[in-house]
Amino acid sequence: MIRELEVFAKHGVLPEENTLGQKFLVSAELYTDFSEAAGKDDLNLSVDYSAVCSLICKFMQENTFRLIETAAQRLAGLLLEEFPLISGLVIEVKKPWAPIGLHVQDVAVKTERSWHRAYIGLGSNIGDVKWYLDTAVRELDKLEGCHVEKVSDFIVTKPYGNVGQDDFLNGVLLLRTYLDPFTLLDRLHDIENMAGRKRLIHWGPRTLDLDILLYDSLIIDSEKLTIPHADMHNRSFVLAPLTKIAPTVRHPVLNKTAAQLLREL
Ligand code: PH2
Ligand code: MG
Ligand code: MG
Repeated sequence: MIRELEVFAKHGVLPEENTLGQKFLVSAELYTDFSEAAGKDDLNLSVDYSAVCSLICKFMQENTFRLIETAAQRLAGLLLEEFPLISGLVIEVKKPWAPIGLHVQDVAVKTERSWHRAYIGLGSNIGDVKWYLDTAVRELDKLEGCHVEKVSDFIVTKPYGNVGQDDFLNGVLLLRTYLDPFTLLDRLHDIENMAGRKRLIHWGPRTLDLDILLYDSLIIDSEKLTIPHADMHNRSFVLAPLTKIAPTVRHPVLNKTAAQLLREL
């Protein structure tokens, strides 16, 4: 826990806030398993709060954002990337002198970010299918807050559902990410659009399908997004590659592992 680190910086919507600057108070609640560090009394096995404070100061002073929301969210991402031992955190950014012409103790925003594991299904059946899947893997790994940790072999599969189209190339990958599921979905759509609709071909159906299969053990049933993927348990082209990279990962609704679901299909 870092409480109210004082930094003079220039974030704000008003022009004078960007030139004169003002005081900011930054707090950080850091989640890390320090049992081994504590046992061995070794700082190298824990998160150095002095290094975290220095990076917070540097980040707050080297950037100028309009919103403290932006400052807090970007800072949270930076700390997760720079300190691998932090599994999650809550960042609060306060303005005790907010120039609003009224007396207020302070104004503040708080944001939570942590690392999650998402399994993504990849599919393509138009054009250079292997190139599309390879490119998708590379693009996913380049996304802010995303690291591709495992990729299955790609397999040729018969079309499922709407037959009478070409065979697919399918695969599954494990993504470590601090993006929330809805933001992640938007980024997947960006990559699909980039691959299928603008950069490569201007006609025809899409060349790349990226589906969120699982996101931790989260269950979401909304209009825009269903997690786990609603039909994954019926699809061998999903379960076979998933079982190759994560046989014991569990479907949180059916409460069965990937290997179990594949066996039962
Ligand atoms: N995707 C579909 C429908 N059918 N069949 C195979 N073999 N592979 C797919 O990726 C696939 C499908 C809709 O996303
Ligand atoms: Mg699909
Ligand atoms: Mg899809």
